[in-house]
Amino acid sequence: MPSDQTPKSAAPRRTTARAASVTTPAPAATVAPASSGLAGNSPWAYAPAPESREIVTIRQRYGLFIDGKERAPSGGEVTITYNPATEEPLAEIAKGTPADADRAIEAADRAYRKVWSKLHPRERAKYLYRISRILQERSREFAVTETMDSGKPIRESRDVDVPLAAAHFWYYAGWADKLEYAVPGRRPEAHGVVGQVIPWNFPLLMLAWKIAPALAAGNTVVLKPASTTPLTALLFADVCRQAELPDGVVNIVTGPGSTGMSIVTDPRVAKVAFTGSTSVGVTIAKGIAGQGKGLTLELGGKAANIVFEDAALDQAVEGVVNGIFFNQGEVCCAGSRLLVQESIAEEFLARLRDRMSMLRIGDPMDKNTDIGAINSKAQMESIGELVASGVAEGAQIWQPACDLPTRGWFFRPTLFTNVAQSHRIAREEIFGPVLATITFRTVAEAIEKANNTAYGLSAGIWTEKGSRILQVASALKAGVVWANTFNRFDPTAPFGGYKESGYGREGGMQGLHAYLRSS
Ligand code: TAP
Repeated sequence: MPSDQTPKSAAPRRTTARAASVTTPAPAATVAPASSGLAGNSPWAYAPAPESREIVTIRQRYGLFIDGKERAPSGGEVTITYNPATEEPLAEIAKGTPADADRAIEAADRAYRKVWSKLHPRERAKYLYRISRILQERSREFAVTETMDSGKPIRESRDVDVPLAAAHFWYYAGWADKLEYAVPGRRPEAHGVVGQVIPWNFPLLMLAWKIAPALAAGNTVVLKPASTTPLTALLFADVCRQAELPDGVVNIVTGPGSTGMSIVTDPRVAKVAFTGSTSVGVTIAKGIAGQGKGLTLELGGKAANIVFEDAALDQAVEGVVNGIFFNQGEVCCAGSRLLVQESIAEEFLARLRDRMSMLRIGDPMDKNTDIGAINSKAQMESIGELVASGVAEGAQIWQPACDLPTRGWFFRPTLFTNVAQSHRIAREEIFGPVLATITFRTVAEAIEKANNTAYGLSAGIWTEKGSRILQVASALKAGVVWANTFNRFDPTAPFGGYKESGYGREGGMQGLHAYLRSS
């Protein structure tokens, strides 16, 4: 659709209905009565503060970005990307085929051999700095596009996703001419062409986590974004053009999972990086087994957020809320299991319910919104199915009585208590705004329960005692452990998991190692 036809019905309509059918499989009695505090319809409710979408021009159709140019897909087919907050189509996206993947890899291979590997590392750094600056200059455009395409609140895309993406390019620009310090005593070498497949929960940020270290280490890239969130990757193609990055150094191929598989299994692709579900991670690992490629997998999680009785309770409540409701809980490292010490459980849960009643759910473009739209109808259904399983297995569900828009995919924030460790909601990644509470009595029991998961990506500890933080953190089988905070990210810090959460690290010097082979 032409830019002047960009959907205009911006703000999702709201309803006071207590329960939308998919969002609330639980009996109506589990929904709390409306709070008299700052929530919902009280006289203290915030006035709407919508971000303007004028800055963004969404085109009717987008092609593939191959060899520095926009190209039509070889099969001539397109898919549609939707605004999850309104269910309206945003644009037609090229459905890349294996033949398109082949063309992109050829371009990346040529760019690696003829241009990128021949550049002085200092020159490569300049491109990365330039990309970082352009991302900062165009940050509002990126934030609005990301929010329209993914459903995440504008406050988060504006204050977290885009600044962190720019920071990643800035940080890795600094490494480009200092690679020998990352692998002391050895000679750092790039792999060549790297194949990268990213998910829909942090579309631009995951692109930055993948592309910035790859380019800094001297590789060229073929990247496939998720089908439901391709727009910021395609806007990034424009940034590459603006930065005058040599043709073929970055190639972006939109398309289905099978096209992603063609990229990662191609023999010319020497290193693969994937972020997404554990099942697809396993398929990719099997698909490239025996080919000698480097592989990093950043997969799912089921993090424990552990609250001890001596914790500062109000701060811990904030941390738990941030841990599970940030980005609608569609976060691999989300604190989706609350482990709370039995002696404070009742009081803590009462404060948590109060706080949850204040959360504002609705139009992601409103600067006051805390919880935006779920990324897709399929994800809504998957969350609904798991929540229904929690009720069926005997856990107790509670949801605040907040208004939900009548259109769009919105899920009410959900708290489960009386959860057994065997329940599916305690074991499986829900990837939605759903928190499962389990109590414990002793430190040893907390550690045992926290580690009782197939995953091992992240964890949180809330206590006033420094010695307890050290004791528990060193016993937790999780790649990242936050103490008295949660969901803090920094380009200089490595991130990654144990067990079914994958292997390899992204971020920091460790994240650079994955893109280098050293002799
Ligand atoms: P995935 O299927 O894992 O999608 C992630 C990326 O992999 C997308 O770009 C996807 O493309 C691509 N892909 C799918 N099948 C592929 C294959 N066989 N070979 C190569 N690439 C392939 O995740 P999803 O279906 O969007 O979500 C399912 C569940 O995964 C969620 O409910 C959540 O639990 C989990 N998930 C976890 C994460 C993180 S960060 N840990 C992120 C997303 C989802 P298409 O988009 O075209 O399918």
